[in-house]
Amino acid sequence: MAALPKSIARSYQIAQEQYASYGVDTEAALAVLEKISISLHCWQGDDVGGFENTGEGLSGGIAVTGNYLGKARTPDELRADLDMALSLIPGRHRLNLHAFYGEFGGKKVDRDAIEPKHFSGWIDWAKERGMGMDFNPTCFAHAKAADGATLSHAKKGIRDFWVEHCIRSREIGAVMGKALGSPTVTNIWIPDGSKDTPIDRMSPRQRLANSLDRIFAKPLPAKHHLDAVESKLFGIGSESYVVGSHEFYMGYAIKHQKLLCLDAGHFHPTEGIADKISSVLLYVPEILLHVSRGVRWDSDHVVTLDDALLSIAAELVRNRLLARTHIGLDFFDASINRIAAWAIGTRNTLKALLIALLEPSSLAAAEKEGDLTARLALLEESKCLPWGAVWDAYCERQGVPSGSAWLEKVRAYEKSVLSQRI
Ligand code: RNT
Ligand code: ZN
Repeated sequence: MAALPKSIARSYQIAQEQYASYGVDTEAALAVLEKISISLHCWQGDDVGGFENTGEGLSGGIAVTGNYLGKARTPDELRADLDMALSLIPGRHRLNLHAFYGEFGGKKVDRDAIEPKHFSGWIDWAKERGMGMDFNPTCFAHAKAADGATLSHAKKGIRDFWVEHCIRSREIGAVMGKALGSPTVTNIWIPDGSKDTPIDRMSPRQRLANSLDRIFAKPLPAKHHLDAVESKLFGIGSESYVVGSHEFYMGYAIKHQKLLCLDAGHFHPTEGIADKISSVLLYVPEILLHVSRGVRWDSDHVVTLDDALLSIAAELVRNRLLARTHIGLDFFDASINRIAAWAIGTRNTLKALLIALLEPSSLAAAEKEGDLTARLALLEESKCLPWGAVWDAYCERQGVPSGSAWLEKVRAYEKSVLSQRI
């Protein structure tokens, strides 16, 4: 382990003592944090563009705004940018890939024809880095999704197309999981919905349930592959009705013991996902999180260290649910440096987990004893504890920049690499 810079070592020592006086072992907290892998979403690097080069724009009620320089245009550029981002984030993490990021060698390979070989470049890249991978069928940005329906489409031919895409996606996910020695979570999200009031809300949901049954018909070994389903409240153009609502997928996931994906931006604006975790994990085996930040109508702002994020992390730690939770990120911002967006959102997610891991056990003890005064007093006082000093020490130990030093590295990369992409 490299020696810590003097001021960081000094601050850490003081922090360690202060935490110890609250009965908190900072080293034990860091040992847990080190083992947590966050799944970095590839799509932050190129504005959810993918590499099919069909000229099809983004669709499905999700949108990226901004025109910051240096968007990745090829798999190699995206991998280089991910390497850069990963060098700024302490710990070992995962890559979350969407199906339309396959490497198709300039050929048109439609979504119902994707194969594991189109993803071997990504698998090799992850393997070299000792990383796991997660996967997603891409049920948007395609002519067959243009009228706002995929797996729930009224036309059987369209449903069949997307069912085939999802079946292949699962199989590709299983190949990834096997190759990398860690189960791949393949998450299904579809944009299906309606801009205005539908008369028939039920038939599309019956069709979606039926399509999912077909997709999941073949069992895949859990040691290589896990299925997740993701709900949403509304999207741009599906304001009045979303087929795959929370109730729909919660029911489906419970009935079929699938993973439920909770996206932090997919609920009513004042509704957080933190409070849902301890309920749904009574009924589904595991969950997938899409750590994101909703702002008014947008569900995908870069994650900040806000109360919503702190509460999610606290729930996972307090209830010992980390082992049953797959933590993925889901945001996209093209108005700032894209690598900085990854660094900010991922570092914040880890910071929130660290803060939760450093929580004094006296809080829970006070609650157990019915001392609600002490519970509130300690909860508020613990917010002043010097977690930042522990974080800086952790970053330095892991060989990544502490404080805001990472920003200089991003600026240098922007100058030498990103600004050349014209
Ligand atoms: C969309 C969902 C979904 C997507 C990605 C690209 O609202 O959150 O997870 O963001 O699949
Ligand atoms: Zn999501």
